[in-house]
Amino acid sequence: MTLSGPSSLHPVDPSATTRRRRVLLAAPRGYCAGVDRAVITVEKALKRYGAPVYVRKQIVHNTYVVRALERKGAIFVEETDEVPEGAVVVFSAHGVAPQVHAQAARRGLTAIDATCPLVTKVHKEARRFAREGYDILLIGHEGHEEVIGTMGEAPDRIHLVGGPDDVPALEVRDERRVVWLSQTTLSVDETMETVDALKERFPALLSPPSDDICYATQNRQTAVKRIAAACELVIVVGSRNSSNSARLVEVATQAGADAAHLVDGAEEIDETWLRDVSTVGLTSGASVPEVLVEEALAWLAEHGFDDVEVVRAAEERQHFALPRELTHP
Ligand code: 0CG
Ligand code: SF4
Repeated sequence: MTLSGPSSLHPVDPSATTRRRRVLLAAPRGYCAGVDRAVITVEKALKRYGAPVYVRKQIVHNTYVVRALERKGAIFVEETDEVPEGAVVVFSAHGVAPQVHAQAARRGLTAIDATCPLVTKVHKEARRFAREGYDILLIGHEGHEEVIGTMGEAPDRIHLVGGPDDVPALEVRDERRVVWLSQTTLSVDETMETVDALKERFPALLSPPSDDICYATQNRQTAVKRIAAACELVIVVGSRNSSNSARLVEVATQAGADAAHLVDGAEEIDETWLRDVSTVGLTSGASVPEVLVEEALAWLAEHGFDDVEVVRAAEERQHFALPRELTHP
């Protein structure tokens, strides 16, 4: 396999000189700072307290990561009442409602909170606006753990808005005191459509003080947009329940890819997808370890796509300190 910058594109199939078989590899892709921190949190908790360490919900939405941590001694549960009294529990990167902290305290659990600081920021915004008497219009996907956690901060003040279709039915206490917030991993473009519909309905609508859709979600979408139009096929590595990964598939097709598929790993790539394809785009969601992308690249190389061009849309230097519980004696 050859890995090259933009200047060294060349045909790799000598029998068809006009036909390139290349891979455009989006950057940034894969792990964001919040996922990195959450995975390390579980690993460090295992070292510090010994196995088993319980984790409420998937620490991040990736099957490979969850299996790997299980092998190291993590036990994944759905709720804190499944955790033996007095044991150690880690809360996932997607955040939890305050009630979950209270339940854990009641059971005498040692709770380590791996909520991404950028999700915590949205929780704080929700608490503040609720305190100030606002109705909060939270744009997000029903049932997603992050949305459940954020709504738990002010259940009687937060209204979930799935998209523009939900806007007409919204009822608020005072149309002059409404603010919108959002899940961190949405499609930027779709969210703006929903915001436009909300603004039309509530002209006094306040916007969040800063972006709720996080830097990693935005950068991965910008990068996949950059490659999509040149690709007949875009492969996104990510698990089905990963919101940000699923959004990359949608963004890729909206930005001009002929087809886009979400795969958990190379074993799910279907050879028939490559028919009449000369340029494959490849990227991965924020919860996806790079090894899975490397395996996808190896699979593509075996199938004749061994000329890889990295297309970078942004540099990322974000880093988050580990949860306090792990850094203090
Ligand atoms: O994209 P979502 O919110 O579903 O989460 P995932 O675990 O895939 O990645 C970012 C985090 C946390
Ligand atoms: Fe945090 Fe964004 Fe990563 Fe979610 S996707 S863990 S909000 S950095």
